[in-house]
Amino acid sequence: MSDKSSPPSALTIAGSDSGGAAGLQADLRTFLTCGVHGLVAVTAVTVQNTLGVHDRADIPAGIVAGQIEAVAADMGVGAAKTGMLASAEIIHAVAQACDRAGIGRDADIPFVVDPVAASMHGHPLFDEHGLAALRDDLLPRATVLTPNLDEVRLLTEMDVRDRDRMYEAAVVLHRLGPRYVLVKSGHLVDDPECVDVLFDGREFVELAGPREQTQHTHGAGDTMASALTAGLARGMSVVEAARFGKWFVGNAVAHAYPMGAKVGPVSAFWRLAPEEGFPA
Ligand code: PXL
Repeated sequence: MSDKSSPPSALTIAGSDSGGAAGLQADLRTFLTCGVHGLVAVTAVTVQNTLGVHDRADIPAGIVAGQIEAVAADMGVGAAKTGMLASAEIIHAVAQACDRAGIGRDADIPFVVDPVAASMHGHPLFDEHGLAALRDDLLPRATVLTPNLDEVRLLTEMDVRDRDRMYEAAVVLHRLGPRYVLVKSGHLVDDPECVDVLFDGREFVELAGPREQTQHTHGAGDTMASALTAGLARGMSVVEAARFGKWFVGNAVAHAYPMGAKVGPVSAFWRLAPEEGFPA
């Protein structure tokens, strides 16, 4: 063991994307480039490329819970987030493990719930039991809930097509229990700007950014939620961390690159320093 001081740490509870664009791969890459040590509870393994999710295997719920409790007991978790949760059974196990580990809106460790419902190809990443479990078990435990507009529709049945309706959706979602709701505007493709709405039950904060002209956006939602989580692990307030996440994902989308036949990944490479001093 060394006497070096430890970086902040953050836990992702998420699925693996074999294409390395989304899921826990995006989360760990984002944590690293935000200066945060990444801890992982794997929920599922997807067989995936840019053409789709071809197969998947869910991890037994007890193993998911075990991963959360093992790292929390020994290594310390500065903040935690969810991604793909795969099934109602896994969601129940995650909720209980988070209670035991002190993760959640009423506990010490902030909890970002990204309500990932489908892959970017439209393949469901959990079934209708998963949706109900997410609403009942995880939304009331969330420090921040980070839905995109498809996830808003699933959770509230509201069809959001403009900014005003995003505010209404944030109010409806806040009643389901999270301390903050961050409604993301990425899917409002006709809006020249990308203005996300953060709501704490009293005040709205707008997070504005340019709309990048790229078709390569795979992993954008995961990257936003994990940069926000990294910000919380570094001690930022929720409003600061949300601004940090918005800034981080804006750069990642601006540097997104083509790879494979369809939608390529957003990039964290912009955060890497040039290889100074490395012999050519
Ligand atoms: O972007 C959401 C997401 C999360 N987790 C996994 C995914 C995806 C989208 O494709 O594959 C494993």
